[in-house]
Amino acid sequence: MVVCVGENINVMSKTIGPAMKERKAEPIVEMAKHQEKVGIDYLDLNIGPSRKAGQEVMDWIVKLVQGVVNKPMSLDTTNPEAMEAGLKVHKGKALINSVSLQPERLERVLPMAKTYNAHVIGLLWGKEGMPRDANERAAMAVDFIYQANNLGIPTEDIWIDPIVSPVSVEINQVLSCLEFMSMLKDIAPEAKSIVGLSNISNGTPANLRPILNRAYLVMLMKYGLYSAIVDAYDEEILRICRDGLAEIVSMVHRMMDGDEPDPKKLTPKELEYYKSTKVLLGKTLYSHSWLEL
Ligand code: THG
Repeated sequence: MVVCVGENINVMSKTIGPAMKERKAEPIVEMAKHQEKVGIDYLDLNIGPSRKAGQEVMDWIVKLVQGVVNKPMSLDTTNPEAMEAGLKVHKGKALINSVSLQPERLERVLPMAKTYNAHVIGLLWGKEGMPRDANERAAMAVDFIYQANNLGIPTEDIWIDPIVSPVSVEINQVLSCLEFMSMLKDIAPEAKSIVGLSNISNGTPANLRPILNRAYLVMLMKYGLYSAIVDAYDEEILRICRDGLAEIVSMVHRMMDGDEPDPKKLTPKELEYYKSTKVLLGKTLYSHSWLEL
């Protein structure tokens, strides 16, 4: 089982972005109701940096969404005032998305997890930006958990996000993210984990993105991924999160252990996962036509 955070209420979306700006409820309400209907566990409310009206937008959208669905929210903003405005009106236990290891974020936003009794995503992004490999991620995770514990935040409330980067950009980061996930259970068995899954397919043709997203999800699940931020309109992703597609999952996991299935014996769907897994393991070079090879 993977806890699902719905990514769809975000400022980058063509329908949601303008609705947030104009405080138009309807498209947001509709999307929120859909997410509850399909069984999403947390609704991500991504208002972006929202420098000017951040507090007002967050206050408005949290009240709006919790008026129509009975699910907790993931408050997704880099604006500390907006984060606090959302936490103030959120009923139940919210998820703070996110706190990086930049000193001003640790200082300003991390204490809110204690004050408002919220879960908090520890985003592994430091002073010098993105961690370079799995070991740097591990060091940053330990540091984050230490600092949070010192503020009285229990490790169970910490969701570590190793930061997924696009396969079309950097295969080494795709691999070290997986490697880090395999280490996290030993580093901090009580900590939770989360990834922004759709990042993996950024820059990939839109119709093919879900295929990469699903395959990478299955791969991360081998190491006990706790939660993922996903497209709530991708039914297959939701099925995988609920432990469906067992045979495909087992094929992908066997491939990760070095097994080589015979492509001639695979169904078309199995082939999609087979080819995508090869790309995501760095065995085939990524190109926009990876499925045709
Ligand atoms: N970690 C954490 N939070 C995150 C991310 C992460 N929040 C933002 C992002 N990454 C996860 N959310 C999204 C939301 C949308 C998309 C990708 C990731 C996306 N949307 C399509 C697009 O832009 O082409 C469709 C937009 C639309 O709806 O019109 O790709 O890594 N902690």
